[in-house]
Amino acid sequence: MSGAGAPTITVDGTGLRVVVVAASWHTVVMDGLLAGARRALAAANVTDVREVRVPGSFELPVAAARAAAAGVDAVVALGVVIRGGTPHFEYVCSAATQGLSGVAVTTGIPVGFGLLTCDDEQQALDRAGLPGSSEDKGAEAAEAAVATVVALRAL
Ligand code: DLZ
Repeated sequence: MSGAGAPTITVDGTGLRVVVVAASWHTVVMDGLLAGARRALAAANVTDVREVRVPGSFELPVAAARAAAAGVDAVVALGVVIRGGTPHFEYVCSAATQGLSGVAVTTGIPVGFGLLTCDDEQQALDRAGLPGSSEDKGAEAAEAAVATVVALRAL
């Protein structure tokens, strides 16, 4: 999937409570995603931010579900999965993606999807919002979560 065509999102999230759930595999890339999410939330005036680390991306949905149940306004989920030599990649990506989508739809709490699913580490670094990266997926996920909270108010 190409990153071309991404919108420029500017929203005011003043007063929102946001939880960032973040996996722990691939620390350099994860540090970039977390920094991007923090930057984007600060730019949107979101000051009530809590961060929860889980072991891997497979654990993101249960953490997102707990955060949503606790009454936050939005969740930002961050993780990095890099393809290996077995079908494990597909199972972890699928479980995390469907789990996070399920949390958002069943709870009505927006979940920003900051899960990188990459063929190799370079693809992940290119999207991590680090110096030299071409994309900043942690920031995009945070912006999307806040923007969706605002969008849903109109319904
Ligand atoms: C097991 C595993 C593997 C092989 N690769 C990754 C990965 O690239 N990224 C990631 O976030 N997690 C990985 N995991 C861990 C699983 O997500 C999960 O934490 C374990 O299977 C334990 O439930």
